[in-house]
Amino acid sequence: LAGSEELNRMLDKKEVRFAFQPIATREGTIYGYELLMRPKFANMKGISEVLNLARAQAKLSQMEALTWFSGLKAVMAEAMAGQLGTDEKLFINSIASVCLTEEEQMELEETYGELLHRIVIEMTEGEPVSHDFMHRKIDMARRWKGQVAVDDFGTGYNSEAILLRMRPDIIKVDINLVKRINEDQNRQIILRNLLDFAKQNNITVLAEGVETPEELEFLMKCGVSLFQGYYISRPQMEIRPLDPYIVRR
Ligand code: G
Ligand code: G
Ligand code: MN
Ligand code: NA
Repeated sequence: LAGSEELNRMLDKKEVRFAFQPIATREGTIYGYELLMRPKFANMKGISEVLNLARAQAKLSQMEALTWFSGLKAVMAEAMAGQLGTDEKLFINSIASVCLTEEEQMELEETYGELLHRIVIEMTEGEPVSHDFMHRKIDMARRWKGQVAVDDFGTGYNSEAILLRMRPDIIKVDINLVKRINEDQNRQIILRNLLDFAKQNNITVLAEGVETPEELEFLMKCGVSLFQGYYISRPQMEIRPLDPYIVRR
């Protein structure tokens, strides 16, 4: 299979980097960062292709371990450099169909301790879900006093069922619903219903893929709490403060 040598090398030598994409509050402060894996090899395509290859080769568990062990190491490097704020959250993309082993979980607990309170585990509803693994992962997040987020919300074939089952702390509304929301009445209706549901159930709504000031303004007016996207900040190779321009009241 094309790329499988690179995949093995990447998994064995942990040859990845992470980009950090800030998530902003309504006040324009940083709520946290999403960690986005980037393959180090120029000849490896994007992370999505790497994940597809890993899926085809039944190596998703190793990908999951790579995410956690290399991702938090990258976070610690930023923390040591004084770049990470003391209560900023760390959003980790986690594969719902696999779970870390007990040993891996313990190793993370011993290495990172209280940092794990700040973890937000993202699971996309697009991924074929093993409910057993998903619930084990949710239990892990709860034990760590972390949070659970449903990623890419609105793209799956059964969004409502996932919401009811996962009981997430945060809903990350997919870019497809956010795109030009300020101009599209149907998207607005769906968002308002979702915000209503979220409010009733104590769930925080985060809008992904915010690309324009018009979208941000509209989302704020509707009552969305958290914002992520190119207009707020592109993913960065290191953690840095937000430009103050997004602060608007
Ligand atoms: O950053 P980019 O657009 O390349 O991300 C593409 C996809 O890869 C996104 O759906 C994102 O959730 C996923 N992704 C990014 N980093 C990781 C990671 O560390 N682990 C997993 N499982 N998925 C990731
Ligand atoms: O599936 P997930 O939501 O984890 O995917 C995250 C991916 O979306 C990242 O690779 C990131 O580069 C990309 N992304 C982040 N903000 C924006 C945005 O405003 N517009 C677009 N088109 N992509 C974005
Ligand atoms: Mn994500
Ligand atoms: Na997403």
